[in-house]
Amino acid sequence: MKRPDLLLTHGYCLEEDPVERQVMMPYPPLGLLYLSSHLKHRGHDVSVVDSTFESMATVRARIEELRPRVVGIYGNLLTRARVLQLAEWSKAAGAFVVLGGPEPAGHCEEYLARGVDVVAVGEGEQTLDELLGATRAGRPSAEILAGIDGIAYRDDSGAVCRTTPRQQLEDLDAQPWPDRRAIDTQRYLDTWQTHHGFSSVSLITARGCPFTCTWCSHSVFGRTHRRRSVSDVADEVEWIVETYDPDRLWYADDVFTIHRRWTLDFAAELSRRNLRVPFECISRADCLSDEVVDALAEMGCHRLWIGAESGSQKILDAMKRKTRRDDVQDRTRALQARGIEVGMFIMLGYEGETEADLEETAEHLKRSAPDTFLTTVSYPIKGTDYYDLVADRVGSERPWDERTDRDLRISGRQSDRYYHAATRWLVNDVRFELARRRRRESATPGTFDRLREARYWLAARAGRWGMNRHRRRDGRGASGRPWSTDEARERRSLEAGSSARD
Ligand code: B12
Ligand code: SF4
Repeated sequence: MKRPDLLLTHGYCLEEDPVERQVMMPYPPLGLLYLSSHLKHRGHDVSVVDSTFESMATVRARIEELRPRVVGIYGNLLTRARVLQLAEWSKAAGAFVVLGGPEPAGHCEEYLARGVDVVAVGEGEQTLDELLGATRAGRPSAEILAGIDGIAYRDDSGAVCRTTPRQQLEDLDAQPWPDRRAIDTQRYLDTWQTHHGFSSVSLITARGCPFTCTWCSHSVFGRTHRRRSVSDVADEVEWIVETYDPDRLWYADDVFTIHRRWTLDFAAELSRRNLRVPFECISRADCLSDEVVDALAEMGCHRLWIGAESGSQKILDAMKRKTRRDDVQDRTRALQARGIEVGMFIMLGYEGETEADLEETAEHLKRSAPDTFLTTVSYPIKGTDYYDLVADRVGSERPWDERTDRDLRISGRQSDRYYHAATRWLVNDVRFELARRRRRESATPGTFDRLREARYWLAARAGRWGMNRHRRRDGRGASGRPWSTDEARERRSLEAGSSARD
């Protein structure tokens, strides 16, 4: 069997991830598929081994069977342990190992110390192209690596060296579309169909977000924003529809409607081509003028997610979110009035948040009345402003190899148990109020509605009770003091039994 130049893989693996298995909303690794199509176009022999539906043992067997010259692995903050495993197996199979994606760039020293040959920082298309050239005659020398932009590697003395940042691709239209045929794309559609009753395909229309939210990772695209042309995206949508006939699309952009004119032109182009596929996307309240909302409705937007994050303007400002709470409420109404469901992301536990702020968040949700909302307890991602803000108070008892940024604990903050209870209270308090409102508006309220309300009410009370029980007694906020023995003990027990999502 011919040895491929490059094998691309990743550590997202449903079999190993009970939380993702429960959610069951997998999408293909678009970054790797973009790399695959670019590199094939440049004449390289590329295999993609998609770990999503495989066991890690199968991925290992594929690496050992194919014995690629280079293995490229995508890493995000939740997949570190598996990325390290993949790197170890790839090294043992004689490959030159390159990591990329949003996570490795913030941890170059650690990954390189564990035998990885190169960490790519930023976009990977040109970097991998050059690395494939450089590895053709065997392991490249430090001098050769020094001439490749956008990488970190170790020189002969073991010192970590970083090269000049990689220039970003100027013309996204010049890039081939993601290599969806390199993987079993149909399996993703079938999984969505089985678990959610409809099939879905993802695509992106732009790269990068210029906004400044302090907790958001910008390690790949920086704060730039580059768009594909309306016609190139419409062509891709048309191809996706012809090839896969999905029930829905997901525009996986950071902020789908960030460019008003583009959104309006895109809606017009889809309409001209008679393409109307229901879709989901993410946006911001300040990027949703009435005409944009109309355009979304016309295009078939089924659900739009807004990063509402908090109902406290003080916290939104501290996050540098640059959004007005009142605009979120107003835009939610505008979207719903046009038949578009609204989902919201809510973050608890941001630096400086008090219980009064949490109350404001609950009120905000009740006023906004989104169709659904998801909560997260804030976690500092390395490389973000939020991480820098709390860096001197961040700790974890787990070794680096085994933990993720989600396992980091911030000394002086309320405990995990407190946030677990606060989430329970917030979610059920809001559900209770919204259910009660719906019942009162209903002409024929049933016993079942009352029972559901009672269940929400009880769960909200239980959450409140938990908050009171686990609230820090010293009355201090983030203080900078070191961990107390009690906190350390609590973290140990929580880390042994807590879920990855909170
Ligand atoms: C779609 C998406 C998802 C989807 C699908 C993921 C998938 N399979 O693609 C879902 C919903 C599953 C998801 C989940 C999560 N996500 Co997500 N997601 C995204 C999102 C919005 C788009 C990804 C994308 O397609 N990008 C476009 C492609 C072109 O970019 P790319 O993937 O980065 O690839 C480029 C480079 O990174 C590089 N590259 C990539 N791989 C490799 C490999 C090699 C060898 C090389 C050299 C280069 C290279 O080259 C590529 C092309 O230029 C990004 C934000 C973003 N804009 O990227 C967040 C993002 C990746 N997600 C993030 C997070 C935090 C998560 C979650 C942890 C959130 C959670 N609630 O739990 C989970 C993790 C799930 C898990 N267990 O792994 C963070 C990651 C931060 C970090 N430091 O790791 C991001 C960056 C959002 C953010 N701004 O904070 N996510
Ligand atoms: S959270 Fe959204 S709007 Fe804010 S910087 Fe990140 S991608 Fe941009």
